[in-house]
Amino acid sequence: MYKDKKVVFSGIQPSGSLTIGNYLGALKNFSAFSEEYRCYYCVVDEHAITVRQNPAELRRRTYDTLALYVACGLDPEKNVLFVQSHVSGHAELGWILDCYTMFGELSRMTQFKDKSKKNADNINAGLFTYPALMAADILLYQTELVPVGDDQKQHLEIARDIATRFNGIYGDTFIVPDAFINKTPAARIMSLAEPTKKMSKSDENENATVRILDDRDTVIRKFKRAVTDSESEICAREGKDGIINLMSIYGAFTGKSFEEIEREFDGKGYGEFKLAVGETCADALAPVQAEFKRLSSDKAYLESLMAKGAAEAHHDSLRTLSKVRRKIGFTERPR
Ligand code: AQP
Repeated sequence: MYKDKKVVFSGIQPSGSLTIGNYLGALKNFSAFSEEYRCYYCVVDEHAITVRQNPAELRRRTYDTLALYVACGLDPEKNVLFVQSHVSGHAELGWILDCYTMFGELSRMTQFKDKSKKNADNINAGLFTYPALMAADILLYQTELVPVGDDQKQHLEIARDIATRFNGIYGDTFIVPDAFINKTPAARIMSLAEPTKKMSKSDENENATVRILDDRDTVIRKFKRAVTDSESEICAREGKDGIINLMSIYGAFTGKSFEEIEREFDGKGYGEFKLAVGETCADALAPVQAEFKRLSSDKAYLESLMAKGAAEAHHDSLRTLSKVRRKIGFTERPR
């Protein structure tokens, strides 16, 4: 707890150029918490290396992700914006929590299973213990609420289990966090190429994703190519995964319900609907892109934000870390 404010924590991996899935499922919702909560928003580069990254690209994307945080409305004066590897407490608590996380529970994680399939030549230990590091990210700041997309539900559950287990052994140490997943279909945006699969920034098929930084023509082109079905009716009926996904995206950008969208496009074809979704999405992304362009050209400013965020996060992390060290029996660190 910081000055009587409850804590919010969330992070995004700089493992690719961010998609509208990351935006609608997570990033867009972050700023709503800034007044009421002490908010930590982290660029989780340590998580990103669980999959092999090109070093120069990882570095650039780390700057870009931080710039996008600000461009999406996160005020650095009201939120702690920082890079995970700049605060050593994440890796330190991550290791400790590895020792309180069970092989069996990690084996059940669907993200591990999915990513192992995708990266069969690099099923490393970090990929397996990813959820323990994620639990450390969250528990380090005594977080109450974690705004994430629907795909992170299972990781949040394990973070809760780890916190509860640790508290059970040593007495109250961590706040047991709750996931904050928005109740709309935007909590899980699907791939435009395979609408039964979630949209992911690391997808190699460029037609599967719409990226926050895609230019207008690209956004519209990708929606035009989106996989749908052989019918012609725009409605949220079972089996129409592609159309439901487009309706979810359109609804998230316009605030319209499925019923309203069905009425609006009654009797109209898929071509017209896809164009409307593309234009609406491009219009919504334009101001974010303009602000991103301004910020990303000022590396010195981004580095000043990194320094400020790291100092604040490091300072705030020490309380939990020293409590944990004491409880598990580590000797006091020489000063
Ligand atoms: N398709 C999605 N719909 C809604 N929310 C999503 N999120 C990710 N994809 C969607 C949310 O974005 C936040 C950041 O995710 P992350 O970078 O930590 O990892 P991820 O969930 O694995 O995201 P990606 O885009 O799929 O990355 P890669 O391809 O590197 O694995 C989270 O809150 C997530 O729920």
